[in-house]
Amino acid sequence: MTRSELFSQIQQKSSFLCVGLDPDLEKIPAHLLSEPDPIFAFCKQIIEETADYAVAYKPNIAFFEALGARGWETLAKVAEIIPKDIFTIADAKRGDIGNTSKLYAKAFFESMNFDSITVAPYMGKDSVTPFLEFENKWVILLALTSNVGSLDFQLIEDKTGKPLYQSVLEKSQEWGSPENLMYVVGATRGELIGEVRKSAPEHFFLVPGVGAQGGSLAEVAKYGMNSTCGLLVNSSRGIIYASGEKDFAKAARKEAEKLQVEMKELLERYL
Ligand code: NUP
Repeated sequence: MTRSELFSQIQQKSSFLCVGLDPDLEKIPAHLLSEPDPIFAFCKQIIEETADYAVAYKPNIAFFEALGARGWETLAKVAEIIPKDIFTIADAKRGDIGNTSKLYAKAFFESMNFDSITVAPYMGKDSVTPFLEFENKWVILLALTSNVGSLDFQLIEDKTGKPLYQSVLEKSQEWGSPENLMYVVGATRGELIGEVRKSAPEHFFLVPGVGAQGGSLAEVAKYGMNSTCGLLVNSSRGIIYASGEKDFAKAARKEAEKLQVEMKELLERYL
């Protein structure tokens, strides 16, 4: 999917919501456990009920990998039922020597046809560029993550006072463009999102951390929105586990709708 296709979807739906698919057998409603593939049944109903409000879906690969070979089959089935006009993100946080990254890229872009994959920048240029060689596919590079541990490395300053995440932003813009490179910026980072925006004015940001991790959607929009929105805001647990009962998909729909209504107002305010 191209950047302009993504932006037109955002405008059409008045939404920049990414629904995170983090399905856990211990958390999904008990009645689904008798299904032949409980995780697929869960994701299918979540997708059906939230598709009106979502411009992206982000399966987190760990939740599928944890189930072994069967989990990979489920992931492939889930990727196939996501409506074709909706952006898909494989949250896999890959990155290795070039030779290996190329195969990670094939796995997610060719075998499973995801639009994008999250990639860790730690191994540098040759670990990231193999993912950028696929037409209309995207790298979403970890820049400033939402977790507490982001303090350990990402905010360390060099001799000139520049934090490491800023070096990641600057360097990686030599490898990709706003047409094939996005950044992960955590919603829990408040006004620092504004600092990231200054260094990457055109790029889309994938912003996890609203909902269960407590980040504020209003702050994300205030500091992060650009003239083509530039934001995909993810919520996983806040949507998919809104109810643990038979009404879970309807409850997820309601949560997604709530976020979309707020996003519509924010788009009207800032765009
Ligand atoms: O910085 C990041 N923070 C984060 O939570 C980068 C991520 N990819 N994530 C992922 O987003 C996390 O692994 C999970 O899949 C999702 C957030 O889930 P939730 O807190 O909305 O339930």
